[in-house]
Amino acid sequence: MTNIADEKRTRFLQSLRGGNDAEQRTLCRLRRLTWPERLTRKTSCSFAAMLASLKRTFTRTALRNLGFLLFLIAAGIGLFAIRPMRAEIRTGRCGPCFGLSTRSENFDGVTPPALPQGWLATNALGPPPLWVTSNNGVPTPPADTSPNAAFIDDPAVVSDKRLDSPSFVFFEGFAPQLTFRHNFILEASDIDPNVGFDGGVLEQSTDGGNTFQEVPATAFVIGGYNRTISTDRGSPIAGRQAWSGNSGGFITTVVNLPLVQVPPGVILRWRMASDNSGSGEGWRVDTVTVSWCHGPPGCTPIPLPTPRHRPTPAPRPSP
Ligand SMILES: [Ca+2]
Ligand SMILES: [Ca+2]
Repeated sequence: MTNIADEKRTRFLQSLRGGNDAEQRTLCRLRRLTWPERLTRKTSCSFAAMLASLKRTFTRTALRNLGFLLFLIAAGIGLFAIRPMRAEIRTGRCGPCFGLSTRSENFDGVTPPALPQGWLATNALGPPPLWVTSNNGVPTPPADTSPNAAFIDDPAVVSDKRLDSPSFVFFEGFAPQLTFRHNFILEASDIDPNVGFDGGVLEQSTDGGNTFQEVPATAFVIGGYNRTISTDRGSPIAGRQAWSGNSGGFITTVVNLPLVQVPPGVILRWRMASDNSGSGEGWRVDTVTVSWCHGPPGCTPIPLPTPRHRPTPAPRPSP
């Protein structure tokens, strides 16, 4: 006895063929159809023949297994196709319809000791030299991008030596970020790996350089401070987190900057402060890049993930 499912299948196949099996075979063999009809009928015939062949070849269970296998293949292809897109969104700062603007300074377009235009060096305390560009000497290597880097010494007296950048205005932008490479050997405790005596910090100004504030620890994406400056030796940055000790060569620091879209923008300050005794080789800064996202109106920014504080890797003892 034919059950309902078999009956439905039979009707379905017949509807595709345009008749029962015998009628369809006859129709296809005689070929008395006009061209459009023949094309349609032959297509139906071929399709029906294929289905009939499948029906004869496979049982219903086998067809179901074949369908499941095809589903798995399609799902696998889909996963491979989707995963890179999701990875790009996670790692991309700006999203699909935004561009990335950058301003860079590698200090290689000037003759040492001159600083690039717009960069300003001052010593609030202590003797010369000021921040300069340098292409030789310690700490080594002298530059991240050859031949020059910005450089300041680490004297054995109290000093407060500052290097200020030009201002950056992120007009119609978002997610501004600073990346730079630096190499330092600054006097630090040989006993306590958490204590520094002389150190470097990064500060920022949003009022045209009238006042500078500490960059908050939460703003560091990678390469944040690694020591705390001792409070008993007269350092101008006593008690503050700083880069101190030996970086072991050039390391990378990435910092999220405040979003200032109108003048005077943001000015960055690299500040080396030393205490009243002992010295180090100094601090080199190179390959400075400030970048931010911008895009056409109507684009919705993708929120940045909450930055995680990643301190600088444990330094080697100072010589
Ligand atoms: Ca350079
Ligand atoms: Ca010192």
